[in-house]
Amino acid sequence: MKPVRAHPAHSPSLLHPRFALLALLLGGAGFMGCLELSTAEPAGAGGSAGAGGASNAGGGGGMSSSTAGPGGAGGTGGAGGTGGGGPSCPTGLAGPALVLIPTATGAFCIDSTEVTVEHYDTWLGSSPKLPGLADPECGWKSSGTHLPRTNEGTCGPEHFDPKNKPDHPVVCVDWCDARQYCKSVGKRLCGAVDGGGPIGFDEPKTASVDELTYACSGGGSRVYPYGNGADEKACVGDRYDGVDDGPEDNALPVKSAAGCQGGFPGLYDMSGNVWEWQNSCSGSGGLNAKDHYCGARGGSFWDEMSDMSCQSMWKGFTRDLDGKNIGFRCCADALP
Ligand SMILES: [Ca+2]
Ligand SMILES: [Ca+2]
Repeated sequence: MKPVRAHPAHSPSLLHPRFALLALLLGGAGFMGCLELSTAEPAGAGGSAGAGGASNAGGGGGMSSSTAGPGGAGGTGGAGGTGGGGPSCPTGLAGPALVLIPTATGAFCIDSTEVTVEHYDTWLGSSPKLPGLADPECGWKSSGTHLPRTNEGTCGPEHFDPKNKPDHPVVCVDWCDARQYCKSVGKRLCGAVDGGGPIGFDEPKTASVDELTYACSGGGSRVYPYGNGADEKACVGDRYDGVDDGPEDNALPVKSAAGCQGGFPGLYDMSGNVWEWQNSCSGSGGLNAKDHYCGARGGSFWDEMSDMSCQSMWKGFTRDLDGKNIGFRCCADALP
């Protein structure tokens, strides 16, 4: 049995579900405290990430009703096309290259990979602005920092190492860091297929509703980026390396899993490696905004296959939470 690393009370949800169950079985008082905190969810949040920790994130209401029919529509070609008059993606923006995602009514663009340590470090070098105090979502961070927190919870100095690990996804950043990064580079957090804005926290995440599900599932044609059948060797979930790892497990450099391309060509790690922040939160406004829950999508190197589908959503991360298994990528409007 592997030791479970203690974590501070301010990042309760970082207790991995499997370790939470273990803690429950062991009955440790310290762990129970964590579990109580981690079960705190806003009313109506659906209970997908509570003590339930033992069950799977995204298992709550409607997540399992996939829109991806086995014989689903194709329509996965055409990514990245820049010639010939159709929509295209802006070029020259910082961060990962954008992939064009055609939809029924137009198109949007999405980062080809998770934002990396190198991308994020370059951004930090530009002395990015902090949110203003009146910012309804991130005002609580107006006197904070966008530096990854590398000395709390599951995060250590090795999780932000631009010299030696530039191609790793940036982690140990909260929802506001992610939002601010995307905004600064001329992109935005991924949101609604219709218009790119925020999505209701409890709105079922289907391909017709949200950009991350749409892109991951090839427009709703598959359950995983690579197809309908679960393959634990395709993307970086816990079983990718064939071993059920514990606290020592970590993300891999982006695009490490060659089989984890899709649901559109040139798009990587939509399932696994690290969870990705989404513009879907349980509330906003006031200094409490840091305690609202924000969705994270697609599973991580710590997760079971049931957390790795395109519709998987973890609902137990508060807006101010950071961890070594949570990162992000950005979306952008397509050019007409
Ligand atoms: Ca593993
Ligand atoms: Ca991912």
